[in-house]
Amino acid sequence: MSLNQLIFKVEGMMCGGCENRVQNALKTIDGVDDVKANHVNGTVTVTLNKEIDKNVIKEKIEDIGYEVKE
Ligand SMILES: [Cu+2]
Repeated sequence: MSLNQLIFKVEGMMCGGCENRVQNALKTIDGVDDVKANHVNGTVTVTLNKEIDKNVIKEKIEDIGYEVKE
C-alpha cells in the first residue's frame, strides 16, 4: 500500500493552537493517517492510508473556521 500525501493552502491559522485544532479535526477522518499543520507557511500536509475524496478534508477544515485555498 503506497501512502498518498496531499498539501492544502489554508488561511486563518494564527498559532500553534490553530495547528492543533486542524490536526485533531482531520485525524478523526477515516483514511487520514497523519496531519502536519504549519501556521507560518499556511500549509496543511495530510498523509492518507487509503484513497479519500479531498473535498472531505477541505470541508472539515472549513467546518472549524479556516479557509482552504486551492
Ligand atoms: Cu491560533
